[in-house]
Amino acid sequence: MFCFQCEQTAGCSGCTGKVGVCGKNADVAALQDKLTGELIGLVRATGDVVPTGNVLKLIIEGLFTTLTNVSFNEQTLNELIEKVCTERERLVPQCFACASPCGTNNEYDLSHIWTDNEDIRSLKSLILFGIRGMAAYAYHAMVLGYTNDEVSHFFVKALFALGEDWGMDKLLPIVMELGKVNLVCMEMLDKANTGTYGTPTPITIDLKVEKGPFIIISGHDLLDLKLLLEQTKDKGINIYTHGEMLPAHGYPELKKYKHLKGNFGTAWQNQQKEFANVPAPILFTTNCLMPPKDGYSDRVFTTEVVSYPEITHIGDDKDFTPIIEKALELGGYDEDKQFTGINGGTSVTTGFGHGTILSVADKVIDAVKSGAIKHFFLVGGCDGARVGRNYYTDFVKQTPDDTIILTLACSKYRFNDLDLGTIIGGLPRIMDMGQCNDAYGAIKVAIALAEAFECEVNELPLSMILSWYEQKAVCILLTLLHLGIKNIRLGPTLPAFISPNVLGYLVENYNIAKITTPEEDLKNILG
Ligand code: SF4
Ligand code: SF3
Repeated sequence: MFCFQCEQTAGCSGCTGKVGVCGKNADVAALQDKLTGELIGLVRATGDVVPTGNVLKLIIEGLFTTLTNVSFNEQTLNELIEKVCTERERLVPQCFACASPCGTNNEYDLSHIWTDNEDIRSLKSLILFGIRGMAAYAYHAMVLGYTNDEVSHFFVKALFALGEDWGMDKLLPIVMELGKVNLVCMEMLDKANTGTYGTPTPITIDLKVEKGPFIIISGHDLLDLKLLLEQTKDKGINIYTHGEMLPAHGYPELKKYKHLKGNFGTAWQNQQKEFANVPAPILFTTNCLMPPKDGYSDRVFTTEVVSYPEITHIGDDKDFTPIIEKALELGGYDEDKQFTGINGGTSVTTGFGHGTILSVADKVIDAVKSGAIKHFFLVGGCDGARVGRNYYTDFVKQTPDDTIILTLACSKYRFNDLDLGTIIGGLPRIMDMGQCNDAYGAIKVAIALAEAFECEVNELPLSMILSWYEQKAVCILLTLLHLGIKNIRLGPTLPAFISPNVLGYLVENYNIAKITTPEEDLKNILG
């Protein structure tokens, strides 16, 4: 196998051999490549159109399925490949009946990309991993009834480009366009989420789990949470969020459910330890699923594109009965149990989306002008297991009292239980803007501040200290570059798929840099 799409890739260069660091085996990796190759064949068959209906669904689902920590299941991958193949056969029946096939609409062999010249491989990887990330966001919007022609069309354009023998001159503009289109995609998801569940408002969440039956729900899919809340109300079962589901507590239409009690555990990479003895079932709605250990695998459930062999999957009928029965059977804790975050804090906050922050924009602007706020740090992104990620905790701890830390995505668990005090009018210094897709909100805030100060975003007292792990981070990074944002600090390591020449381009044009030490980076930023 060969896979180097995520940050924990073996030796910082690529997972090869029988099993990747994430637990994905070589057969699954080969099927994910095959599925991607089939999708390239599919868009060759559709031609340059805006995909709709089943074709759009297959593209989005197929790309999302190959994201890190989503599917480990050969059977479901084979089923999806079959569906894509059937759709292609429907679109170009003459190709399937042809006695001397020309290959125009064939599936593409991804090994061409992995063995190509390193710069072409790098640019095609940015495109492929970027659209895998964007597909996750498009998927969440799609289940809420939202699609966008520009986003849908770009999937076709990008997949098609992957199968072509193009040079850097044609691929680089597509990489940069991906950043632009992903902004549209994140905006669509923001509309879908706030339109469906209301505008998030700040909330403090106790890290206590109350006695009695409960269910833990992980991942990014708010619709699954909503459906689970509906099916469990009045059943004496409490619901606790996990990982990227934490920001759900801020949405009015979700927090109105009294049995949505709190949050369990920390970031995804701690799940095998944190789920080991928990007397409750766990539902994974998206990444990041780790291979469930024997001690708790009978308590793990998946839904949507998440899949693992022999783990019960909740299908499209969304009948959560098996999870509800499991919760009642396990019964939860006998008495309330207080948990803590990784720094020992007993509560966390969330709900500081762009709606909340921009509602106090006047105060914030005055505070910047008066010097009460010296600097904003956006410290966010994906978490992961690699040693060195404590950089982010230490960085946040060392920020001066007259600075604000905006955060989002699962890396916040490194510091979201810290009490760093408040600033102007009682706002906490650490403000959780939401999931990774809520990077859109951070961008909105940055643009609004730049307008208020009549300057460029790069001239604001704002620094971005980002951590990456999976492919959604790739499309978000490209969006920030599309907006011309410079001086981003990225870590804990740089992507293996960025070739020296492509890195040179990013450094020269965007001054992107790898994190160093908190002391050094803070000195350079504030100095
Ligand atoms: Fe390795 Fe990451 Fe690919 Fe898994 S997703 S095989 S850890 S590079
Ligand atoms: Fe985390 Fe997996 Fe990326 Fe949505 S849950 S940010 S890593």
